[in-house]
Amino acid sequence: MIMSSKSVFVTIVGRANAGKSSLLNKLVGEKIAAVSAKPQTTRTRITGVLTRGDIQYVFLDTPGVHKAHNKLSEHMLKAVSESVSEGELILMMADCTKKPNESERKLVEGFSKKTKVILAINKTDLIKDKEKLFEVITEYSSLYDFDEVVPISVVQEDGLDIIMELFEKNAVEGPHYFPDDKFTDQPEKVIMSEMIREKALQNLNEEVPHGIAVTIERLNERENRNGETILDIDATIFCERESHKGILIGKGGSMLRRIGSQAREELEEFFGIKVNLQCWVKVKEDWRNREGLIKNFGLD
Ligand SMILES: Nc1nc2c(ncn2[C@@H]2O[C@H](COP(=O)(O)OP(=O)(O)OP(=O)(O)O)[C@@H](O)[C@H]2O)c(=O)[nH]1
Ligand SMILES: [Mg+2]
Repeated sequence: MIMSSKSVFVTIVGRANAGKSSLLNKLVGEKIAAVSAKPQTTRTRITGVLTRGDIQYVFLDTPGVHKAHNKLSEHMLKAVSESVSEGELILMMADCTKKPNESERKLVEGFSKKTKVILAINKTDLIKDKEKLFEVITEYSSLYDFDEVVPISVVQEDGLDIIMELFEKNAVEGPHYFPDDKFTDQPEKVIMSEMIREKALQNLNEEVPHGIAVTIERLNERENRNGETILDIDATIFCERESHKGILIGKGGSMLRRIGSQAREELEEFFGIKVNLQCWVKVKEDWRNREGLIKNFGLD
């Protein structure tokens, strides 16, 4: 008997903060993308993989569309437009508490007529008045002729079965592009640095967290005296200004400790190993406008 094998690639796009990375994590069932309440959390394209039965779903999470305000922004937006032009099936995510904006208008202009586009209107848990939801659906429908429009709530896992069914319908015969037990193509070091950056985003305000980049300098596995395996991780957190460095470190080092311990907990859970995390802070003046540094941080 020949087993059938199918796959489907879904490119997830939309405004910043719509919940794209939250959806990716939920569908894959693993926390692979950083999530925060601040816009422009995602900086590069992140691949998430889910293999269910004979179907492999490959989800491509992208940075949220916004008005570019530095060179890093330009790279992020380029990642989106490239993903859109390559994508066969697009899931555009909107936030039902917001009206369509200029960046979203531009985004839909880039859709090719031969690409299927599903619109998921997220955060329905925040809307009590269903009339309002209907208004938002109408506004988005006048923006583009979507193939399907599905109201969802990622946090309440509402409507996710509906979009999964739509993805399934678009799966085509072909090989699985990733091993069936793999759920991301992100290297371990990138997952680690993103976990640390996410905690910085969640704990800091205004410009400081947006100007942060994290690199992993050293990884070392060892056994401690009690025979436990420990993973030593040395990370450098870069920020853009001397004043940001002070805020990032906090009074007596309190902020850096908080970020470090939250990141450590998550790292231990994800990698299933005891972690000893050491974070250092360095300044790279205005790095988001410097091509060489953007490249060094793997963000080009
Ligand atoms: N109330 C509510 N909040 C949600 C829902 N889905 C996501 N969020 C929240 O929305 C915020 C943004 O989520 P992300 O997943 O980081 O959004 P994103 O679209 O990836 O954002 P960018 O990477 O900046 O483009 C987070 O605070 C999430 O917890 C939802 O269904 N309901
Ligand atoms: Mg994101």
